[in-house]
Amino acid sequence: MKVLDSKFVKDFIKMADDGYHEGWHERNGGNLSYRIRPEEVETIRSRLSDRGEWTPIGVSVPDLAGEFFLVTGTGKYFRNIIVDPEACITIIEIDEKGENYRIRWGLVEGGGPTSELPTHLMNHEVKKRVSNGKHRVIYHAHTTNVIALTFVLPLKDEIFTRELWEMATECPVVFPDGVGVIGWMVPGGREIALETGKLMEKYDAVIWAHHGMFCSGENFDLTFGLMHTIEKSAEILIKVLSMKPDKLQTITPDNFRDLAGAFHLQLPERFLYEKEE
Ligand code: 2HA
Ligand code: ZN
Repeated sequence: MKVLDSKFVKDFIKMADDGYHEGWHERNGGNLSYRIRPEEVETIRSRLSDRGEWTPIGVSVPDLAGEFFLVTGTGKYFRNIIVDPEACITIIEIDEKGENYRIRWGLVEGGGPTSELPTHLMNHEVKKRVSNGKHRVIYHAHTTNVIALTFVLPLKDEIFTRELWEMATECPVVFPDGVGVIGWMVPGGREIALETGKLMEKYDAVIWAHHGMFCSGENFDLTFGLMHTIEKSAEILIKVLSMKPDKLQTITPDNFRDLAGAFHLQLPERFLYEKEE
């Protein structure tokens, strides 16, 4: 089968285009990766090249040895993915040690996989383990409202989670484990990959202060939906804070406990703290 005719490739391209239209991918901002199923690799194997050079990933991901990923290219614009996917995205293979990758398809005008490849692969390795192999999508976007909040809220998981949960009743249902937050770090390398990977042990969403967000999920819809829900909640919070610094009423800790009962959720008590007046 032609690579571009595969459903997972079409779904990847659609998701990238949806993110662009949300305004989360100015210039070459953001990146997306998908851990390809073995049976999907087989349907396109005859179209893969084996001329690519093995290149160090920068982090060690032994649990991803031999896996194939569809990823966005470094410096490529999300805006152009739907127009010229073969120039903007690539299929890479991980070697048997989980130390190197090589290009098997795409990037026909040259280039390499996303500059955030270390964080993507670190997150994939953690999520593959903690989800029993279910999670396959890692998405990084420059979500405007979440970024804005990282200038005014303390950079604490508990505070971001609670403030975002309060903005829409669906939030604790969509991300019951909460969100992680890391302070500003240099992007694109090993250090930020390790920090993000640690938080991905317990969260499906991690905020990078003054930069953006990473989300993980089982498929494209769930991962995009998570990013979208968190960003919308951040937008509501900014509208509320812009009108008035204090709320007249809100969803209370007991309301969250009732919601947890009705929806059979485990909402960690550390997010349901009493606030000082
Ligand atoms: O330019 O978003 O974090 C791609 C990025 C780097
Ligand atoms: Zn970024």
